[in-house]
Amino acid sequence: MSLASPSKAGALWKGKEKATDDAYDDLTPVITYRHILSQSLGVKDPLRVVALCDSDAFYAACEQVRLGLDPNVPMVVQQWEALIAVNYPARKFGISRMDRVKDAKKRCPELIAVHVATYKEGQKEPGYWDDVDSHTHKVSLDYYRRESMKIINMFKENLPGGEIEKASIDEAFIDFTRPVREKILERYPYLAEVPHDAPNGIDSPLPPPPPISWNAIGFLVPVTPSESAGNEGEELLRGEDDDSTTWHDVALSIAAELMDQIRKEVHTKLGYTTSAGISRNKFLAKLCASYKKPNSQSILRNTAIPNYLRPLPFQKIRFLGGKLGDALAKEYDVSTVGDLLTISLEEMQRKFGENSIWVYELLRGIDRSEVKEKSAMFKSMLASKNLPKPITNPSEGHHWLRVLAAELALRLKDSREASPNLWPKTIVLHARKGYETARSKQASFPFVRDITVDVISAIADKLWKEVTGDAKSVYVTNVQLAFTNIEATEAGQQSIEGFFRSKGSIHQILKRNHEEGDSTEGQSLGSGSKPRSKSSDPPNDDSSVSFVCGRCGKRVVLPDKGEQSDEDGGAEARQAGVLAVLRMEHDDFHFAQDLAKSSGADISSSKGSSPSRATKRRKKQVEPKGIAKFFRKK
Ligand code: DCP
Ligand code: MG
Repeated sequence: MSLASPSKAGALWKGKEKATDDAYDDLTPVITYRHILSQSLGVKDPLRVVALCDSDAFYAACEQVRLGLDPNVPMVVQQWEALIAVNYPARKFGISRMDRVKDAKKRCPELIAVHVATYKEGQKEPGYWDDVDSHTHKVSLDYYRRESMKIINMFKENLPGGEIEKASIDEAFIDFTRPVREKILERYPYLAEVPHDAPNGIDSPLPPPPPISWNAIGFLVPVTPSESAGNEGEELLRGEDDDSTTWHDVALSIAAELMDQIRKEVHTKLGYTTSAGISRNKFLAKLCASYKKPNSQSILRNTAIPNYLRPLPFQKIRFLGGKLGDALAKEYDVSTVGDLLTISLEEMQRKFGENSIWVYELLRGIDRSEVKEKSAMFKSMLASKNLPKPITNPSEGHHWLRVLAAELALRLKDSREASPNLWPKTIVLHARKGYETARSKQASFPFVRDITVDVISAIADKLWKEVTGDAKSVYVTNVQLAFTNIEATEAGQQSIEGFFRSKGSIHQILKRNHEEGDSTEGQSLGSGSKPRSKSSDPPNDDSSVSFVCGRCGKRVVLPDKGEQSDEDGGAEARQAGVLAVLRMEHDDFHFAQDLAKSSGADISSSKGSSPSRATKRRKKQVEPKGIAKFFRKK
């Protein structure tokens, strides 16, 4: 029986009639030749198919691969005394992330516990040490990040033309719509031509779909869950003799075949098992990815959506887990998705604002968000350490800054393997006391090819001095070092570098910068990008060596030509390149200030922006309205 049939839907669905009919109308869209032949229907495509693929017990699997361990051996990854990943054999002993290592070993004496890699001072690379201690070491997830990238790259290699969006360290959304459409046309070539006798031409419905064998391509989420509860074999076969098969089901089944091949490839070549959910949109794909784990995939057909969603406790849904979920539960005294379906859109919008249409739709399995590959390039990189023993003497800062610098150096090195020209234009230091607003200082990062631990920590030390000032004692519980505005410099890179090389070593740059004054205004350390400040300086109107900022009105001028090295010729190109960098740098300074204002972070300028000023600024911010207030940062 199909819930998709409107007449039957009313009988099974206990929500208000209007909501039910409206909500599920599109589960059985009429698919026409126009749909199969169109290339760009986007999120409205009735043949849309999206998958979410999640690695099983990911960090544990990474360690198992690294150490060449038998995947059937119970194993966990620990961070200090806590568990951060538990493999499936260990889960059979009832071990979960909630356990401490000691208790887990009581449950399973043969358990292998691997400590996550850590950075330790003096080491350029993270490692697996015997003497790990949260007081001196910092956790490193770099190895997991790299393995994660290998998996994503394998997805990409195996799915040319499919859109892939990395969703977390071990999850990715894959939009199969385009490759699936190609496969449908390849397998059923008669769909490529609109028949002469088609009643509505290209808008005529497609002929009935072929039968589908769901066997061996995944678990089908059952249309009527109670009938097959506890019987997996039955679920596997369900749908085969279902007369409600649609062209969307054909699309799902082809996506499932492709997903299955990719997952097998990842397993054979990289050693990782994964689980996937396949459905009509991102929300549903994510929801059904954990339907059966590990090493399996689940398919949620349109016809199975209503009964799958209805009994779910809505607060378990990702976006409805927080304040908004609490407010909905309190307002209506209900707990399941089905309960909330009785709330009309008008009622919801009256109580939760216009934008709550998004919640209304989510409860009905509608999600219009696109699968979009995020820029491969990171705009920022942050290394952070919560200090179990707070820093009280400013001199203790150096140890942690070196540790954080080592992490940033390694992450940048990794990223430069894919994009060799990456350059972090700004470096920011945040030091925090408890939950108070962080004290922050930033500086432009010098253009040097070898961004080593020494280079980074020398600048970080300088920022630390600016943050701590003359204080004899401090109280810092969290320290963070970040590269922001990371960009790939392309034009004129060689010449720009030649220019900076002529300015001397990082220590000379720092020293000179120190002599020149403050480094927190987004000026390049030693780049000479300092806006002219002395009114006695003659204005330089030559646009080949200066520009006027449209925002602050300052003229930013290249340093004297005499200072530039002309050893390799091409002075003009070099000059244009350097000016372009200065312009970007200056724009970024304004951008960072805007960001600081909007996020409430205290990124100070040299003119001094005390925490109290920052607080005042935040107080002036307008209170969010409607649904936004449920998503406010704490
Ligand atoms: N992770 C973590 N702390 C958490 C949740 C996750 O450190 N509270 C890390 C360890 C996990 C990885 O992120 O291995 C991926 O998270 P998942 O939620 O996908 O968990 P697993 O991959 O470990 O298990 P599953 O098989 O359930 O996906
Ligand atoms: Mg996982």
